[in-house]
Amino acid sequence: MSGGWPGAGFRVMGVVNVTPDSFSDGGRYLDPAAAIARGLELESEGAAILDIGGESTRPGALPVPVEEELRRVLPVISGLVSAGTGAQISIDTSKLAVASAALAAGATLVNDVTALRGDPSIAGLIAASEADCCLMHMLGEPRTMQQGPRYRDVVSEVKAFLEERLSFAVSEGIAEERIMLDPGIGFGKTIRHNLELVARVEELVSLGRPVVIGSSRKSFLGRITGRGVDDRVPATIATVVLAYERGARVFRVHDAGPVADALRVTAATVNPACPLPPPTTKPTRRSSRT
Ligand code: HH2
Repeated sequence: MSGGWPGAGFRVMGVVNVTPDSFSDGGRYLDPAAAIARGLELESEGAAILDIGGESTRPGALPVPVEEELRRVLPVISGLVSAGTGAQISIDTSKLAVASAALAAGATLVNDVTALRGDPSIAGLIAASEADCCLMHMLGEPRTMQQGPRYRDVVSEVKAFLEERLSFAVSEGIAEERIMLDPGIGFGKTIRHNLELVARVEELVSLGRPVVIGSSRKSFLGRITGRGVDDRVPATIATVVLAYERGARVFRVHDAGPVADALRVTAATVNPACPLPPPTTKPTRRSSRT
């Protein structure tokens, strides 16, 4: 099942970081074979999109040279294509050369955390390739973004930013229906800012494009629960369920299986028109209550 079932109206975007230093899975998938296997595993758990990244954007992260980023991500994208993945492949980059090579290798979505500000010519590439894109809000840049972020009203400022970036993308020839918007949870935001963005996500949904939420395992969840990075799945699910209920539809996560389960039940509950999957023919070990 790919990210739900037809009509459920959400997509799970599984994260594969081919980096030594990502905050959650850094170093685990530097070997291309391990990254490809992880992508296929996320897909089997319910990810409809696989987001492949070769540069960490965690607070304080240093930039990676283009050759190194290409060396990390290209074998993984090619390997996933050769393995016949049914998931959409997304490249998490802000660099034109990396986006271009990734699209040529089989990616069809560019996830740019700078929302086309890092390298504005990436917009023309996305338009010409008829690829999808995700535009994300970030205050400042990764090296400094968590140094005292301030907003008058975080939701309205993020909304105005995304609206402006959406107009820019469309003016560069990217079809509006190919664009997703992301408030950038954790990118130049305090705990309170992150919580407010989830609580008021419907204000971003009103821009008319699918809203992506990338809260997975992030440090604000650790600060609230006291849990380490590998023990933040329940906390992640709380944000995902609340954001879905308020209209977000794409969820960038490290734990596709549990998140997809939570979304299936949430979608079926809040949207009675959501088609339920056919009854299973597999006998369960113990009969369960319905
Ligand atoms: N978060 C991260 C990276 N890319 N892209 C989008 N659209 N939204 C996000 O919230 C987002 C993103 C950071 O998470 P991760 O990739 O797990 O860590 P790192 O940047 O350390 O590699």
